[in-house]
Amino acid sequence: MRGVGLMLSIPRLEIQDFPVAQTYRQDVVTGLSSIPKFLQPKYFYDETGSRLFEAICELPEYYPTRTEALILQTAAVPIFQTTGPCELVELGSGSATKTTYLLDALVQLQYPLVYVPVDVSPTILQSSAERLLADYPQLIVRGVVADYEGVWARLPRFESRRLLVFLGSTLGNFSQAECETFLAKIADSLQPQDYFLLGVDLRKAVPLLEAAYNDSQGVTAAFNLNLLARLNRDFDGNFDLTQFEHWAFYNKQLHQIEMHLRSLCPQSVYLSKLDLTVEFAAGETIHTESSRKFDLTELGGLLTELGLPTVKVWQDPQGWFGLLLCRRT
Ligand code: SAH
Ligand code: AVI
Repeated sequence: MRGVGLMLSIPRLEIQDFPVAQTYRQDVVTGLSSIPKFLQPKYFYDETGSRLFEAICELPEYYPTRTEALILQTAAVPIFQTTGPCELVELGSGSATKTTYLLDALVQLQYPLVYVPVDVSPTILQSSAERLLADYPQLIVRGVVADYEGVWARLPRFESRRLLVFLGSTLGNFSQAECETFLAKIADSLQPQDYFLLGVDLRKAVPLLEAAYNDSQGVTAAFNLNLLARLNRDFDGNFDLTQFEHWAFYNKQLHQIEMHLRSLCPQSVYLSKLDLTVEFAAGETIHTESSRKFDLTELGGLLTELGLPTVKVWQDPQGWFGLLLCRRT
């Protein structure tokens, strides 16, 4: 007798949502009440901020995205020839445009396609997942909307081996100390024989770095100022965006681009839903982002100390950007 075929259909897309709203209120109060004032860069990425970041990636001055894409084109197949079949977990996945080089390699090698994007922005996660599902018929997406700093225990595992991916030099948004803590958490979250793929922007001539964050079309300025528009909307605030300017420069001591919003005059801002008044002196700034630039030898040493020794490193011909494949020991 012939068996009756049983077709089990599993949904190709699932998105788990771990809202970050609780900390958002407290983070804004803390940051705007501190001296000097600061806001965390994860708050850039509302719907408009995510769209503006995509526009930044297309700018002639913003070399990191296209340089990393160029490296990934060459590196993707060798990466999976090294790791073998594995699930792909990506932190701060954004539009996942560069991830397609990795997915293409999985298709070419006829490996399973399981993708777990993790991003704080629900809109970019949903739209990128839908686009990828349309382009890769065999793909399964298990997305997680969350702050990647606290997500470790909640990350589902589907394959015995994992490749954890952190691209775009987003690691550079952490200070040196935060970076060490974060990489230690990554090492802790991985099992022996898992892999970690890290894309980092490297130290280079200051004019190239400063141009990348001061583009001639003003898109980076709009991205930075959008943070104030977001606070106005979310907390019923009265920031006057014409009374602040974008300021970005390279801090040579700390090897980092710093982005600030600078008050053009003495002013007082009120955020009604926080019942918070914020006073600004003329020229006073809110530090909104640091983008650290790395030295491959230093970073490789740190990764080895943390139990993530580098298996292979790729760079573009100009040595502007580095891609490191590390193996959890
Ligand atoms: N990886 C992509 C996007 C980089 S932009 C690339 O290389 O082009 C940074 C991304 O990380 C954004 O999509 C943003 O929403 C997300 N992000 C920033 N801070 C985050 C955090 N703390 N937790 C989760 N996602 C975060
Ligand atoms: C996402 N992150 C690594 C970008 C960077 O270069 O620090 C964000 C960015 N900020 C201004 N331009 C791009």
